[in-house]
Amino acid sequence: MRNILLAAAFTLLTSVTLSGSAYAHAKLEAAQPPIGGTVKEAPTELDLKFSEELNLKFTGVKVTGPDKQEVKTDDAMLMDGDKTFMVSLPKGLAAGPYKVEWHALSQDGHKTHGEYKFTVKP
Ligand SMILES: [Cu+2]
Repeated sequence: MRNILLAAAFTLLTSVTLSGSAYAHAKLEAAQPPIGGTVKEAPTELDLKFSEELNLKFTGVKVTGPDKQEVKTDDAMLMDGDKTFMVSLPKGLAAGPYKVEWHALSQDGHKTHGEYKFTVKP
């Protein structure tokens, strides 16, 4: 009986710890242009909305255009209580699919990364 209680307590503790740390990581919740979305006008900035506050120094994106060339981004900054990462894009981006590879460091010191696509289709 005692062992069963201990096992149950341990399981509970483990699940609480795991969900707690998962919650604290910076997860990408939304973006502008939208994740997997299509926009009619060439965007001049990229907004990535995360679940946690970010450390600007260790957060960034690599944007690849339809020609497979890297798109130059600039003016990286945080907004919205440091949860939204923003960069400016060059004017007049060509139509086609874009890939955004992001990496983030949340204030709790955990690194996360991922990628998504959006399409410019006038
Ligand atoms: Cu974390």
